Amino acid sequence: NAVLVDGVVLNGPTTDAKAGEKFVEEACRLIMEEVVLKATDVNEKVCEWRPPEQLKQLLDLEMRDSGEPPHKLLELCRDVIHYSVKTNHPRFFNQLYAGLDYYSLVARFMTEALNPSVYTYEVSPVFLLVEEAVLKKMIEFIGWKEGDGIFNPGGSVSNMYAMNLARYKYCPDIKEKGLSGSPRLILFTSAEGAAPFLVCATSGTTVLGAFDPLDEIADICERHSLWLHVDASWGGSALMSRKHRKLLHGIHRADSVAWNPHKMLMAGIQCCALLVKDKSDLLKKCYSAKASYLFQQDKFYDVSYDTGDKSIQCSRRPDAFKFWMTWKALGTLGLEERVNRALALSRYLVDEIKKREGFKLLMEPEYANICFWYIPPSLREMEEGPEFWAKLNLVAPAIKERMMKKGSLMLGYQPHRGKVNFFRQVVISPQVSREDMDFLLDEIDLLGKD
Ligand code: ABU
Repeated sequence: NAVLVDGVVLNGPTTDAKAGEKFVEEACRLIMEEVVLKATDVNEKVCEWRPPEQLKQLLDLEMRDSGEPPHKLLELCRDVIHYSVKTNHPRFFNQLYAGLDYYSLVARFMTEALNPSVYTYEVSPVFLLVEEAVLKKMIEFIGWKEGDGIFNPGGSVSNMYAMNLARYKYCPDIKEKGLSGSPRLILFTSAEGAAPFLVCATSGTTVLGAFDPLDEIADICERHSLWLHVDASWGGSALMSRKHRKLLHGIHRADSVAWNPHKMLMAGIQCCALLVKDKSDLLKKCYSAKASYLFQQDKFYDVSYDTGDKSIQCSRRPDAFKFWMTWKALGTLGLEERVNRALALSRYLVDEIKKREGFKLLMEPEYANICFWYIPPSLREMEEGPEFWAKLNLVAPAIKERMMKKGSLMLGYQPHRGKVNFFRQVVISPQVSREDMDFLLDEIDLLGKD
């Protein structure tokens, strides 16, 4: 008895479940072979570089009226993997994240498969409790007795949250009165009659990996009743290490902290927490929009677990789960060892750079950012004047082009604060060894020959 509405048969599902299940199985096998095994193999390329116009020709990007058959989709998946950068590869040093953590990868598979949205307990009971447990533990490592927090998409978003919180604390009626009804605010002290409310310090800057003196900054903030936010998106992971946590000495005095476990702790993009010392529901007061279709107050369970109302987002991914899985698998000591090893490898690289002709450190690193110039043979005898620096500025981009076209290595370069283009090498992954550090220097030397 076919039920037809508007010419559409409504009996039974239209999805071919058997074909779908087979596709998932084959795609999982492909991911296992081409990503988990091959992309981490040091003998494979880090990237298969193609310029955009050429890549458009190589990939079938067109979306057509009719769907493609499974074998065609699997070919497309293979192409996507082939031409994507292998951030899991031991010679990917390009960003502040790298490597493959097997446990967070499984967590990512699970969350993609379960497809939860972490706004209400009714939709995400487990993931909300996991988030609560992870935040509690991170708060403990900061050195607060209690606090609050929320995972969100990116360190910059965490910083924005903190700024809004500090403003809300300073102007609790800002949601009603708006900006025009509030005093003119300023982030740093000012003699202009504006109201200073926030100091943002950094633990682990993006390029140099530098750490602000938190204790001294906290003294000033305390004296002037200023909110102290610490952007520890990159450097926060040093808190896991008894040896290196001194880099963040004084962080317990902060009002809020941004910390991204997807960086040094390899929880997978993205896994970013904003942690807040205040326990008086400031996050909720500041961000709650009380959407009546999600956050009904007359639900049959404890609605304080509907923590999505503390978030500026609506749909939200269960990012804490990835970190939780890794933490469960490695334990606190395993995470500590990961940080210690990355920083020991960084130390090794620094020592090698100092020994090698043609390599010049920009500065002694505080963390895992090793910033250096490669000076090709033709410049080695030249005096370090304007012409030398102008020529040196061209070296890192030229070497970067060569390494990407060869696919042997990826690391970043940039000019910074008046310094001409230099390389920034970031050491993170436990898949990386001393041999990879040696390879990096040999390869730059090889590619950088005039
Ligand atoms: N949050 C900025 C990270 C960019 C980088 O990986 O260099």
